[in-house]
Amino acid sequence: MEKWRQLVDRMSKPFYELHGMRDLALIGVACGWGARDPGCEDGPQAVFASGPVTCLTHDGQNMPAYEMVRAPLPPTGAAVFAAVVEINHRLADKVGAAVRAGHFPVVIGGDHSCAVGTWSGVRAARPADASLGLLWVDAHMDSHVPATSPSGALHGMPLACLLGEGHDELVHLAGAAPKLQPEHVCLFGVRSYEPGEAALLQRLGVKVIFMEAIARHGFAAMWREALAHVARAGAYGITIDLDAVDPRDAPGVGTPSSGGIGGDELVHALTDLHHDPHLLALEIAEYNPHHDRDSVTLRLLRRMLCAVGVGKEHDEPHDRARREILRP
Ligand SMILES: [Mn+2]
Repeated sequence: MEKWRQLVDRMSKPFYELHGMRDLALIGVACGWGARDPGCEDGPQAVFASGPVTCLTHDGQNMPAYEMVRAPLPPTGAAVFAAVVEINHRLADKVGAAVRAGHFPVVIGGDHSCAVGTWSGVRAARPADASLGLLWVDAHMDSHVPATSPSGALHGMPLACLLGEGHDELVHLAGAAPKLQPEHVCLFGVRSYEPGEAALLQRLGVKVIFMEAIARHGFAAMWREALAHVARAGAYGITIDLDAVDPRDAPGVGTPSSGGIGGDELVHALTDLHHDPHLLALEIAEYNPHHDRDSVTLRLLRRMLCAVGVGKEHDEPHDRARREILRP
C-alpha cells in the first residue's frame, strides 16, 4: 500500500520535477511598445491560449500557471517610454522573486525591450559579487543608444542598457549598473545591424558570433563556443529573439531577416540544456502572432518550451505511460 501511495505521489508530480528540473515560473510580457509594430503585445496571450504545452503540465491538460505583465491601457505618445519602463520594473520584480524562490523563470515577450526587465531581475536576485553570463540569440545587435538609433525604438537598445549605456531609467532599472560585464556576453546569429551599435560592442569587447561564421563552421560548433563563453561567468541565461531563426521556420516576428539559424537546430540545442543547473533563466521574445503563417512560429516556440522544460523536442502528451501504470 505504501509503495502504491509512493507511486501515485510520484506520478502526480509535474513531469519536469521527475526529471530534476526546478519549477518553471512562466511569465508573459504583453508589451509591444518598444517596437514600431506593437503586434508582439499579443504574443504571450497567443501562446497561453494555444492549448497546453502538455509536457510541462501536471495533468497533461492545462497550461501550467503563468503570470502576465501588462499595461493597464495601451499608452500613446510621450507615455510610451514611461509605460515600457514601468512594465520592465514589474517584470524585474517577478523574475527576481522567482529566482530567489529557486524557480526557473521562462519569460515570453513581448518585444525584446523586455530583456532589460528579465535580466535586471535575475541580476538583482544574485549575490552582488556574482557574475552573470548572457547568450543573446538574435539577427540584430539590440545595442543602440538613443544617439545611434535611426528609429529610437527601445527594442533596438536592451543589450546596450544592460551593459550600462543608454536611457538612465532602463540602465539603472532595479539595481546598480551595469547589469552585465561585456566579457560575459555573447551574441549569436547576427546578420543585420547598424555601424553605431557594432562600434559600441567592439569598444566594450563583446563577443559576436555572426551568421557567416555559423554558416561556415556549422551551428553545433559555434553554439558550443557561445555557451562556453557565457558559462565562464559561472551562471548564465539565454535570451532568444525569434528573428534569429530563419523566416522560413519563424515567420511570425516583428523584424524578419533572411538567412538565419534553423528552428530544429535551436530546439535541439535547448534540449541539451534542460538539466544545466548553471542556466538561470530563459527568455523568448518578439513573437508576433499577427505575422505568423499556419502557426509555424507558435509551434516552434512551444517546442522550445518543451526542450528546455523537459528535454524533449516535441510537445507530446507525456501522461500516456502514467495512464497505463495507473489503469486498474
Ligand atoms: Mn532582439
